[in-house]
Amino acid sequence: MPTTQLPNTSCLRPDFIWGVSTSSFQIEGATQEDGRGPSIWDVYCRSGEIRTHDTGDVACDHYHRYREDVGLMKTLGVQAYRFSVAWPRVLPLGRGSANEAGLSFYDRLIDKLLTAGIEPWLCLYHWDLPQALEEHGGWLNRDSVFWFANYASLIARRLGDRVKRFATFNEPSMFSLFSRSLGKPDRGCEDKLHLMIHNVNLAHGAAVDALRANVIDASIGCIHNRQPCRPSSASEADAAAARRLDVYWNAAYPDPQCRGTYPISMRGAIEPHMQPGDLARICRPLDWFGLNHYSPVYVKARPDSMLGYDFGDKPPAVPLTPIGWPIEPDAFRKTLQEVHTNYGLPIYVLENGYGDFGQPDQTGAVVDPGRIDFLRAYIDAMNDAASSGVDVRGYFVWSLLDNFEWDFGYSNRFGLTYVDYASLRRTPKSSFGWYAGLIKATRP
Ligand code: GBH
Repeated sequence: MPTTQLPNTSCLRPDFIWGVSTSSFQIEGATQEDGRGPSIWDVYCRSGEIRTHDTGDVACDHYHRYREDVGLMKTLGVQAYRFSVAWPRVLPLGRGSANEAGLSFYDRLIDKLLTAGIEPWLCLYHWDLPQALEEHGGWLNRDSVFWFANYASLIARRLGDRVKRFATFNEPSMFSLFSRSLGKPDRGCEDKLHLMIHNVNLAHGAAVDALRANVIDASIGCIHNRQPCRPSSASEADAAAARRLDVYWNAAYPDPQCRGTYPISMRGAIEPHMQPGDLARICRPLDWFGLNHYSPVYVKARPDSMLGYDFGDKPPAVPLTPIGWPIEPDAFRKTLQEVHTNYGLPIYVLENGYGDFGQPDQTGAVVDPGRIDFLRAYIDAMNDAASSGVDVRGYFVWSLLDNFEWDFGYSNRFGLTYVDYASLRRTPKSSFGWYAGLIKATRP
């Protein structure tokens, strides 16, 4: 198949939104500039846990190069850009007095986007909790609900005249299942996991109220990582582990937020943390469901670990991306269908993408046919879902730029744009031109 071929988009709405996504810690750098406080990720990066000992200190230097990055988006032709605000940049201690220099960075970014005709989609929390709050228990302290609501209210009052699209959290199930604050992920930390889930759900509800109270015409959602959890063998033990993980990965947040109930199998464990009125505080009206999807997850039983699971082998027949994630577009189609059936909200796909280690060739070009094939197949699958009645209204590629890939440091690359971390030079990859062509073709 020629790499220039476009996916079928005939069933997508005429006002379908094409976008790109990033997050603060992964691209901004400038972690010690203009009064930013430390985040938990600055601390993790210094603990020796990150595979390559990378830090977010410079990252893509987006803090200083945002003008150039908005220029890239303009060349791409995207209608929307999803980014996150670094909580410790605007509230260095997480609460208390605001940092004007940090807020004015987001002013400049937002103004630049609006001038370029790109709609800002602002996510309040993409994992960079202020370290000062972690020292007060972080998400394990029920006061985190108030800390987060106050932060949301500051952002709403300060930026809500120009930003209308808000997400409360990025992938709450990921940052709770993999949280370092739980300690060793064994059976002993399950009670803490349930407490964290409940506090984060309450914080979501409180932030929705704060945004509605301060922003005229706000359009609000939460972004969930939904990926089917499948057993990695035919054994009953592995099947049971996959069913158990599926509840925590895919339902622990959207069920209470969108339907006002916790999944049955976890109610008993949430009960000790529940106060009267909590479910009504969590379940606030939402405008859309933010979906991040990459691949199914293959699971095996491991009785001594938290929730009794571990990651298992992937089926040998399944093709993998260069970083080893399964390529299964039909799982994306089914996931869209399930989200539509279960929650009935309009869906925006706010992350989907392909990780590799791609480097420039001798001519300096970054040629990435694998990424183009991946995006084409996944967009085709999304179009199939739309043809069967799924209300999907937008698709955002992860990511605009290669960036700091959490535990993998800078080794894994997800960008439509290559970043040379020595010179910080940006080079659009062939997938960048392909995505620009797709947007142009659907929006003549
Ligand atoms: C997203 O999370 C994050 O929101 C974003 O910050 C990040 O940069 C992006 O993904 C890319 O990593 O090993 O085959 O079992 C994604 C959460 C959880 C998705 C683990 C892939 C494992 C796939 N990820 N999952 S596999």
